[in-house]
Amino acid sequence: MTLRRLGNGPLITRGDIADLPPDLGDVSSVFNPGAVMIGGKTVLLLRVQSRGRRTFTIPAVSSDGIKFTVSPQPVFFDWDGKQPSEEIFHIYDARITQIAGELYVVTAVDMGPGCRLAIWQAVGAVQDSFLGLDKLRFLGWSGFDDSRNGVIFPEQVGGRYLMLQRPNLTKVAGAPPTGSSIVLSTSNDLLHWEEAGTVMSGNFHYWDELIGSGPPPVKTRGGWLHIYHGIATHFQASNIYQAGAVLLDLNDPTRVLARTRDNILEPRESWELTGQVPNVVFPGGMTVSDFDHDGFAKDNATVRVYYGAADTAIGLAETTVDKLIAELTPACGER
Ligand code: BMA
Repeated sequence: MTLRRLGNGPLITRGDIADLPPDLGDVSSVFNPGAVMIGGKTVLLLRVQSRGRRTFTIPAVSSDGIKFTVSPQPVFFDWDGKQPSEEIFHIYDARITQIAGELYVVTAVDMGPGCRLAIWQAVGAVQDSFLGLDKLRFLGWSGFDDSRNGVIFPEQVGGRYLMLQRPNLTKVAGAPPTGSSIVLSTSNDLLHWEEAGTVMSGNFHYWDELIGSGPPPVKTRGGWLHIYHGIATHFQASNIYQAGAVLLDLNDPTRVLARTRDNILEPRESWELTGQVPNVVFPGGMTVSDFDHDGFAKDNATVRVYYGAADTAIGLAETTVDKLIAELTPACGER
């Protein structure tokens, strides 16, 4: 397996989150981070859960991508006068994308009628401590009434912004709706999104029955390299969340060029196997060390994947672009 865990345990645990009375004290968990690396600085947006099971998003910054300083203040979500009338329960699982010097974030928003995807823009400057990600201004919704795992591409294709998302169309007993297909949406302005087609679907009976995007895709010479999570649901005791990778056509990302047949990361360490939700690795952040001048990731660039472990802690695994692509099997229809 190409993805190797760094260190001997989780990268970030609840002990790294400072108390912030009265909302946060001795928090329960920190997981599912979004990540971005700009000018050698890596910023994560951490999903933090209080003992009241309320959700906060907290920035963390690092100069080496490994040792993080966690902000004492949660991200401030500015609805910019567009707050929905429904009650909001949780804003979570941030994914971060840089496009032409601006930083955008997609989060899930749990509301009474379902979960919607919100698109936000960093308000602060990229020179600020947390790259300006500590205050996010609401731009709009993703176009589906119930959807999760939204990721925006780092550049426009054919003059349009692109986003992958996973509409929640599958009902599972005792759980919120989920889904087995990732779709592509496009937009002129990042505010209004239209569906452009299905990109990929789950494989029933195998590791990736239900699927959802992980971190935003990265441009490589061979195509858009994208890590996603797959859920095996056919085990009686619990679902297993794993990670896989896919390569999408550069000009038409609804075309899958290759996909990992097996997972590339699965829960194996004790802190991935046990926790708030057992058997979960959930990738949300990916950084790539080197890009060519024309924006393609270098073949030998280091890829770091930041992932939630058992909805309790954060792990870090590493590989290189070429090794990851070597794990992909050319697309040849269903297995
Ligand atoms: C998914 C999402 C994630 C979570 C995962 C495992 O459906 O809700 O936020 O990490 O389940 O519980």
